[in-house]
Amino acid sequence: MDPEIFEMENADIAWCPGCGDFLILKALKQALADLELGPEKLVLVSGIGQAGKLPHYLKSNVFNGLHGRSLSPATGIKASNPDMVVIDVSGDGCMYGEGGNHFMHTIRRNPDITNIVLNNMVYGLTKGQASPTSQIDFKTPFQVDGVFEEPFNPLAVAITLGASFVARTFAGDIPHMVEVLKKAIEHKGYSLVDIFQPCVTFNKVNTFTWFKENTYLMDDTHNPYLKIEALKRALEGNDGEGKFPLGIFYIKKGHPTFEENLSVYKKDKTPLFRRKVDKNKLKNLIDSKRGL
Ligand SMILES: Cc1ncc(C[n+]2csc(CCOP(=O)(O)OP(=O)(O)O)c2C)c(N)n1
Ligand code: SF4
Repeated sequence: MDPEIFEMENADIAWCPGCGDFLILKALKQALADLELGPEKLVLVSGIGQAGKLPHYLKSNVFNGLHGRSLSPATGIKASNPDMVVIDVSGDGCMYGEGGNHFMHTIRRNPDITNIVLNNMVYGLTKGQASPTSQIDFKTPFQVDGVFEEPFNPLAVAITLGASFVARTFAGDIPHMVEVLKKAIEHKGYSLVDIFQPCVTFNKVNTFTWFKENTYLMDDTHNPYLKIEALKRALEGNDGEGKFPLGIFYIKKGHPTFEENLSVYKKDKTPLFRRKVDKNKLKNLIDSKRGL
């Protein structure tokens, strides 16, 4: 399939020239085209932020939710229509800050959705405050003495909570992004793909060059099926020592998804929205709860 199928004609793109988000958009379109997943098979869900705008620039079905709360509609959309491919796109502030609670509990539920987080280590849309992944000593007009809080480690948290697929890639490496995104989308269960994304306007520290110099690609010596090994890799780089690994950290096999666990799908796989409502049954149910 040609990635041009996702092209939004006349889209008024509000990102700054040179933003890493353009490359991520390109890689996502390529990954979807390679997997032959046309616009009609997809739902892209996002919150608020520069990252949250990405679905607006890709021709498909879109739900734009509240800041940090996109995983709830994404889970609901997948549960009511398990035949659709559901992809959530968020920023590091949106997902790990405002949406931190949703992030944790969605991992525990394991819906079959792909959670892509555009991690620029800053709040881009609101003009440069520190985010949960900002590094220690990162100075902003708001954190004038520099950040002193421990950076949030999304991969370590996801692995610890039993996320069934955990990966990290970098906006400056399109082939790697495409490869990782394809595997994440194909994976059955919750997949986290954290993508290092340079914000050329508000983060002058974690630039394209900085990410290149401070990351490395994991090779075949890393076995993604071993949880403790995955956790060790996820801890690298975060404490300011060593480089951040890129690649697939962790895969958990045979973990039932949220949808599979729902009793409505145990006998009948028909998506909920295609089923006829039995009004009598519904009325009896409501009546039975009256006066409780
Ligand atoms: C509940 C709530 N809190 C705060 C805001 C203001 N707000 C909008 S976008 C944003 C930060 C976005 O940062 P991030 O998610 O990292 O995305 P980026 O813009 O960097 O891609 C904030 C704090 C909001 N819209 N809603
Ligand atoms: S402010 Fe940063 S994240 Fe937002 S569009 Fe510009 S470069 Fe990209």
